[in-house]
Amino acid sequence: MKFEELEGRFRELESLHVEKLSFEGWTIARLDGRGFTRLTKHSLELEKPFDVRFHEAMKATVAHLCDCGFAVRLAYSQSDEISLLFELTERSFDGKKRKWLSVLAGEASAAFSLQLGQIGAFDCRLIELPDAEIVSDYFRWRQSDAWRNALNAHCYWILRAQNLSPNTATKQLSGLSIERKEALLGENGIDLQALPLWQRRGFAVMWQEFEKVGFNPNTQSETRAVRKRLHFETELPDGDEFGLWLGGNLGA
Ligand SMILES: Nc1nc2c(ncn2[C@@H]2O[C@H](COP(=O)(O)OP(=O)(O)O)[C@@H](O)[C@H]2O)c(=O)[nH]1
Ligand SMILES: [Mg+2]
Repeated sequence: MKFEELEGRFRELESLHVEKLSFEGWTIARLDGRGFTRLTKHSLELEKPFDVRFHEAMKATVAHLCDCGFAVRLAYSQSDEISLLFELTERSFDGKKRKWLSVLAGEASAAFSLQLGQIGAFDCRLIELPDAEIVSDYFRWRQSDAWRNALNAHCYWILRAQNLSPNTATKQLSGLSIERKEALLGENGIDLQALPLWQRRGFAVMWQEFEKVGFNPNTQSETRAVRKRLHFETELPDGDEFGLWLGGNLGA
């Protein structure tokens, strides 16, 4: 076969299953660390159950994702996951899902691995949502998962400190009610309400405009320009207040 024939044939085969973002609504990408239980418990020497170095690596990864070519309206992260809400007008790569998935997973994995000096890979999924209300519900759902993760993580390490094996600790934990888990923390002197907010509620990142004041030596006058910088919100409200906060930031 000639090159042109091969080219035509394989371009056709490659495009057989190209799926595109289907409608004009909101798009969210959720990236999740692959096998991070193993990475955080065995490969890295981390503070348990939460680690500031890991948290900083996640913050740097989110910042990189906000600035890697897609227009991100709002990012939210907790534990080893990152959700990106894109601007309504964002349709990079003609909306081809496989491009979004692979580029975002690749960018996240590269950024995170550079931060921690170990391979940390992320998977990625896309969620399409029709209106701002359900977008707000989505983020509230992820935030309630943050709280559950924090509760479980603290309980797990209390059980491990009592010399339970990883398997036994995990098994015991899965049989406990939320009330029992909270009681377990209390009995071991841990006040969930006193833990840093980023552990319980996650953190958000968004672009903020600010005015940069400069000086033009040619005209000997002050100059003012509007620039953008990333804002990290590490003291998020929760519940209905988080819903209100989201409404104010979605602007839709
Ligand atoms: N030590 C430590 N572990 C963390 C931290 N953040 C997340 N993890 C762990 O990362 C894992 C994420 O869970 P999940 O995505 O369900 O599991 P995976 O499929 O193994 O990635 C859990 O085991 C968390 O305890 C942290 O700050 N410190
Ligand atoms: Mg994971």
